Amino acid sequence: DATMPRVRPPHPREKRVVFKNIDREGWTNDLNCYLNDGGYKQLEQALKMKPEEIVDEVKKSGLRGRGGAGFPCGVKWGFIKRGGPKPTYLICNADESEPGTFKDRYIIHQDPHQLIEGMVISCFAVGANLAYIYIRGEFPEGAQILEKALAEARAKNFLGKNILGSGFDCEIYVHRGAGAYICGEETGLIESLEGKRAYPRIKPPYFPAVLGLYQCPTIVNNVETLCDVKHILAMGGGAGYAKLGKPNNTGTRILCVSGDVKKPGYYEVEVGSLTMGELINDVCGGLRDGRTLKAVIPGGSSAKVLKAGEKYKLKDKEITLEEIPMDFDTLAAAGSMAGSGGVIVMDDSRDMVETLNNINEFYAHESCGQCTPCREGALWMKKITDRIIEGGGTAKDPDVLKNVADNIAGKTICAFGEACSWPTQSFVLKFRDEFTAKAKKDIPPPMPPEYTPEQ
Ligand code: L3W
Ligand code: SF4
Repeated sequence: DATMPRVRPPHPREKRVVFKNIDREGWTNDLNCYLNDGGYKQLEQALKMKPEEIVDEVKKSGLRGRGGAGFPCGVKWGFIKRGGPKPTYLICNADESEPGTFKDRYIIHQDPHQLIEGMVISCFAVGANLAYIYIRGEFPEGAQILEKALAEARAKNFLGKNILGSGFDCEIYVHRGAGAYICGEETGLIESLEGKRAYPRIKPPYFPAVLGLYQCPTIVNNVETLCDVKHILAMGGGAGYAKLGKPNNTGTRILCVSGDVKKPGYYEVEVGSLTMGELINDVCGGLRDGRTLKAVIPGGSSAKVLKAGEKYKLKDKEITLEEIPMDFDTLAAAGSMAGSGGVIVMDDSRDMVETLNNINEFYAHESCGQCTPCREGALWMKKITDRIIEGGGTAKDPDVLKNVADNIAGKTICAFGEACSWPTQSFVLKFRDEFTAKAKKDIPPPMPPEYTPEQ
């Protein structure tokens, strides 16, 4: 239960910044607790600065979006045209739905004021007087907690008119999501917020920073990213935050580790300070006894799978899966991505056809249906892995699977096309033998149950 703080001291390899108060002894999510801990001090500090100075600090910090794409936050904020005739909006994307990702909900449940403070500072920086928290429909308790926290913040004038006498007005509304993964795609989210079906919009040419909510300039940032803004002000962008992590991969990241490790959970670490092997073996207690590592999906189910025993070519050397540092650039160079931080660990007991089938089921169900390659292809991929498992598969199936996936990626309106084809492409590429062996078993297709009138 994400609402109930458990006492869990950080692992020595962790560097808790955003998660400082998560599972902390005596910590509650009410305002007094937050204020006693120095809460809203960075908002006071921000309101004394020029908005452009805050954007500059965020640029210097090197902060990259924590939602999945890793796009530089300060650069995104820099796209906002100030002083135009239209209002600017800020949206917090709290539609956390990527399989293997479970960090934002803990911030919302246990430390909602950290998010609110980060959002008001961000609104001030980009010139927005109105912001929305678009929270996943399946997080009803999170929505209630946020409503309570917003009321507390309003009562103390951390929100509302003339915040702390600064002349700056800001309001935040909670909007509950519509129960679909695609509502987390930023333009699908915007459509949903406008009261429509969450059909993603074509981009480029117009990104939300130019034409977003109600065709107005809009910044969409992930929960963790907006919390980071508060800490950037506290420690200084270039002087403090950028010193954490590595160049171009700065700060901390919350990694959500699931699968075949002894201690799955969330761990906040400096970006790139741990290798995959150190994360699995030191921080997460290693694999289950007697098991060996088979594969890892490093950034949520949309990221390509990486296989143990393979060598990964970097610029100047070749390294093993266990030696890959957990940063944006190295994971991308290794052929996958840091994505949303969901690290899914698989040991040698895992059947890769079953695993891909599970992933395919998710994407076949979640495609919004707007583009033919994605709508049809996601379902075909699921049907093919189904028949390999249940019967009726053929030796050609690995190639057919690859062919279908290749005809989705890059041919759709939104990144869901890549998200659903990358697992299939990478699983078939790296574990082809398993797919071929299973498909060749010559199991006849299951017969439909015989119809009897009594049924
Ligand atoms: C203005 C330009 N803005 C890019 C902005 C853009 C967006 C951000 C990144 O996410 C990832 C995928 C999975 N002018 C701009 C510009 N922007 N160029 O920068 O944009 P982009 O297009 O690189 O990616 P994206 O479509 O926003 C796709 C991940 O998201 N994903 C799932 C994530 C799930 C969660 C979760 O459950 N918490 O985050 C699924 O695909 O990693 O790489 O703001 O507007 N020229
Ligand atoms: Fe919808 Fe898929 Fe097209 Fe994205 S790629 S718009 S999810 S059909």
